[in-house]
Amino acid sequence: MEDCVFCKIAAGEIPAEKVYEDDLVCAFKDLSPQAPVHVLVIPKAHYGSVTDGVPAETLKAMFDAVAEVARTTGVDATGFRCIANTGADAGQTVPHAHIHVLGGAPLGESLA
Ligand code: DGP
Repeated sequence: MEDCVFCKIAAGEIPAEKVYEDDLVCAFKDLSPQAPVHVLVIPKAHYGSVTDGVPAETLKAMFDAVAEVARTTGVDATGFRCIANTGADAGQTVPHAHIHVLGGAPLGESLA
């Protein structure tokens, strides 16, 4: 989608520190990390949020990527949080489906 920052990251048109990529999804470090590990997992195709008709195969690929990111960053050993802000009241600022993966320290009640 034109003018979508996450579509541009997925396409390699703007830089991001990618930590995982396959045919359906990619994962990259958040620009404003809220924890020592803060990675965003996105579908390469554009959907406005995780509830905006993302196909089951892509949702599975997103959660498989979450597990892979947790493993490669080491937070699978200590615990981590997944957050999918959806809509205005949740504070979603980028209207492209994404899952935050946060960990690397006790998170308390922070909601990235
Ligand atoms: P949310 O509030 O759930 O929509 O979070 C969007 C996140 O995206 C926010 O934590 C900051 C991050 N973000 C926004 N623009 C960029 C960007 O250009 N690059 C990267 N790496 N992260 C971005």
